[in-house]
Amino acid sequence: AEILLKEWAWLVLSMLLVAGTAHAQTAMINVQSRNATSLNGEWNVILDPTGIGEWRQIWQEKKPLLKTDFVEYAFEGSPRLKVPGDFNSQMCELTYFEGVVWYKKEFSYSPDKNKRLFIHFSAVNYLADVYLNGEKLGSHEGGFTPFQFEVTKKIKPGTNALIVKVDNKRLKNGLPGLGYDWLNYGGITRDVNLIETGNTYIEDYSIQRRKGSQKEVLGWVKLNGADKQKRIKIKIPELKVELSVKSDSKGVARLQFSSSFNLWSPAYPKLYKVVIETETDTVEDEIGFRTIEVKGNKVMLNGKEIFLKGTNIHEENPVKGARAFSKEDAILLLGQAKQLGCNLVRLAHYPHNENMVKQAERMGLMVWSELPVYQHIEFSDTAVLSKMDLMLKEMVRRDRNRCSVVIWSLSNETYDATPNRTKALAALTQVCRQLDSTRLVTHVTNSQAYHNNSFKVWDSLYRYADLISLNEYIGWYIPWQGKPENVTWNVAFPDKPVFISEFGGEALFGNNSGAADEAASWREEYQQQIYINQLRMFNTTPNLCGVAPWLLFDYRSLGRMHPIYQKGYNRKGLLSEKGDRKKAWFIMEKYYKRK
Ligand code: GCB
Repeated sequence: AEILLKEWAWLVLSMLLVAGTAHAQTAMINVQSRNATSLNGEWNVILDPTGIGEWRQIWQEKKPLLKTDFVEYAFEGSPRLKVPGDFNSQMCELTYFEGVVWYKKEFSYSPDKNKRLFIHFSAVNYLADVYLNGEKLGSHEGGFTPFQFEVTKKIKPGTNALIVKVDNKRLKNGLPGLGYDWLNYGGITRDVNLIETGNTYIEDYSIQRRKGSQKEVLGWVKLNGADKQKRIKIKIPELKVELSVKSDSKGVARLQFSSSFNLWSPAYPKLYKVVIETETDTVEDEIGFRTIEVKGNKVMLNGKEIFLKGTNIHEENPVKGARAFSKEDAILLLGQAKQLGCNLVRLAHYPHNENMVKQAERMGLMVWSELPVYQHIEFSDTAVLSKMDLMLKEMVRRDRNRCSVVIWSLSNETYDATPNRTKALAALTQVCRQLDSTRLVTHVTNSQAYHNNSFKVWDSLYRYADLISLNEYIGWYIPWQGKPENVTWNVAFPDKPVFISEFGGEALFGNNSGAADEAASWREEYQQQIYINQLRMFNTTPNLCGVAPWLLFDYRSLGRMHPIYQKGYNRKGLLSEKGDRKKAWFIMEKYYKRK
């Protein structure tokens, strides 16, 4: 009986624990057009490397009542960190930190009975537990997607205290998992906003060209609130489009119309102002119209074949050595991609901030957006599968109206032999296509064999992808086995377009005085030769629809420890972290000019 009682007590306890970990809501889209008050700025922080803050219940902010009371923490007098921003680059104690930091911000608010209020986080890496005035609002897992909490009934008139426990410890069952080749920037890395809406607000909408159609637009609007059946107006003033639709009992209204657009393309990145309006809410967006398809073995933009001139980019401001988040950061990174002659950026290996995607749209760059399903993932853990599903939903929702986004990439270099992997990723692909049928879906793998100067590409995952995306580092991790121009190919799905999503090698800028033949020398000439050879090989690749060097800028990665050449940087950039052009840059620039 005692055992039974214990089990029962344990059950109740775990139910309470589950109840206490309410998950954040999937965020409303287009926060930039909402009635928002920014909570960016300086936040007080408590560093908690041992994780004891949870036991001390820091969110309660206990104050000593008696002379003999000791409270061994306080936000008053604590250090401060900037939000948005990673913590690693702001305090030298935190440079390599992976663990808990508690953040606190006070703000004042006067509640309005006719309004609803949300706290919206554009991203927190990796786990966030959020408390308002000592009460837990809920948690969010995943470092690169937005989430929100409704606080309409919880906000107080006057001063409110928001506390966020941020934990960027790597998790075996996290996304990504334990190992990855970039710096694990932790913190409240993107904007935090208070958002006021009417009682019924526009939660989500999709306004996109119908696949394959030149003129037709298909879409829907989804309302959130008690009074869901409402008239919704959709206006595109420049095209004199004005539609009026009514939402159903679920708050969803479908829409469809035709108009002659100037289509969005890298050469002509035309965006239209679109207004979505109900009696209680208005959202404004800038939307471009285009189609992206695979026909046979070709990628077609607006019905015409296009060669994808890509580059890989990490979300890092190279000059600051910090997580990128601002519009200025986006202009810096994307500006260099434009100068290289790109029409596509692969935003590796996780969804980047909204400024990147929106700025790419304005600058005429297509975007490849990726989930951090990177290398070693615990596919046999069902919790991981739910995390993937949710993260996918969050990624697609945020950017479903961004015409720049043309490819959803659902994984990078996962291994065919991992139990459950192909089944899980095939299912994820299906979910993705249900969420969004207007874009291409791919998986990146490096399951290829290169023997006797011949490539065999076979990964079973490619069956589910629109493009075969493969990473190969011939000339760097694997030596050439013959002349690059004589490489032969055996691709398991010979009808699909092939995209070389990574290739390259390392070089330290300025280390350019010598022979090109020695890899371990980190010479610019060696990297340049890799590029010359790779471009020769590309002539042999069947159905090649595009390429993307790894990568634009040198970036911070702690596994890169060579004391002279790397110093904590992955040196595969075409540019140094200061923006100096290495010799390989010019090879790539010329190639893109010719293409
Ligand atoms: C890869 C990974 C990328 C690494 C790169 C490298 O295949 O996809 O994240 O950083 O190789 O430099 O080894």
